[in-house]
Amino acid sequence: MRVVTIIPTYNELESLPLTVGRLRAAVPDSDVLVVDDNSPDGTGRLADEMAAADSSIHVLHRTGKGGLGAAYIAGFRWALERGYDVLVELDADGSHQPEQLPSLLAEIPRGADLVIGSRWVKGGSVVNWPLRRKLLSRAGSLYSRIMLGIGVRDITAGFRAFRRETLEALDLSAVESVGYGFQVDMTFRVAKLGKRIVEVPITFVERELGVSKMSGNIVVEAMLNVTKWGLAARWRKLAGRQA
Ligand SMILES: Nc1nc2c(ncn2[C@@H]2O[C@H](COP(=O)(O)OP(=O)(O)O)[C@@H](O)[C@H]2O)c(=O)[nH]1
Ligand SMILES: [Mg+2]
Repeated sequence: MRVVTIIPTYNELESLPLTVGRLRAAVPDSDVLVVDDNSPDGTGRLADEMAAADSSIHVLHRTGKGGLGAAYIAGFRWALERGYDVLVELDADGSHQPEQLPSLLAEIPRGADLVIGSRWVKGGSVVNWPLRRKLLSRAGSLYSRIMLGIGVRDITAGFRAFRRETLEALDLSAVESVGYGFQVDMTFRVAKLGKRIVEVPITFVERELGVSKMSGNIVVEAMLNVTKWGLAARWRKLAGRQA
C-alpha cells in the first residue's frame, strides 16, 4: 500500500516543520506532498528545503491562494498520476495529529473507501474550542446529515484517507473548492457512489501557531450549498418516481 499524505499550506511557516516531523516519525512509510499556494511567509521555500533533505517529501507550488479544495484537487491529481494507493488529507497546523493516522489507515484494508477522522463519533473530541464553536460544528454536521440524507457525523472534517479508486471514480473538476464546502461536497459525492465511508474517532487540537484561514462566510456558504444540494437530490428523486 503506497501512501501519500497531502498537506495544504498557506502561511504555515512555524507549524509545517513540526507537523511533517511528527508525520515522518509516526508513519515513516507515508510520502508527503506539501501543496503551497505561494505563501507570503515563505512556507513554500521551507518546504523545498525539507524536500531537498528527505526524498520522501515533495512540494507542489501553486501561483496564489486558491482555496483549500483547489489545493487538494491539485494534490490528488499529482498523487494519482504517480500511482499512490491511498491519499491522505492532513492540515499543517497540528489540528490533525499524525500519531492518529495509523488508526485511519487501518480501515483501508478492512474495506473502507473513505476514512474520516471524526470529532463527533464516540471517542472523538476537540481540544481548545469554546462551546459555541463545538455546537456550530455539530449543528452544521447534523443539518448536512439530514439535508443530504447521509449518515456521516463529522462531514466537514479534514483528516481523511481515500482509497485511490474512490478519487478515480469522482469528477474532481466538478467539486466545490471553497473551505468546508469542499469536504462536504467530497463526502456527498463519495456517498452517492455507494462507497463505504468509515468514521474513526480522533482528538482534534485547535492550532497554537499561525492563524486560521477559514471565516464565518465560508461556513455560511457551505451550509447554503448543503441546502441547495439536498433540495436538488430530493427533487431528482421525486421526479424519478413520477417518471
Ligand atoms: N494551499 C492552500 N492551503 C490552504 C488554503 N487555505 C487554507 N489552507 C490550509 O488548509 C489547512 C486548514 O486551514 P485552517 O486555516 O487551519 O482552517 P481551520 O482549521 O478550519 O481553521 C491549513 O494547513 C492551511 O494552511 C489555501 O487557500 N491554499
Ligand atoms: Mg486549522
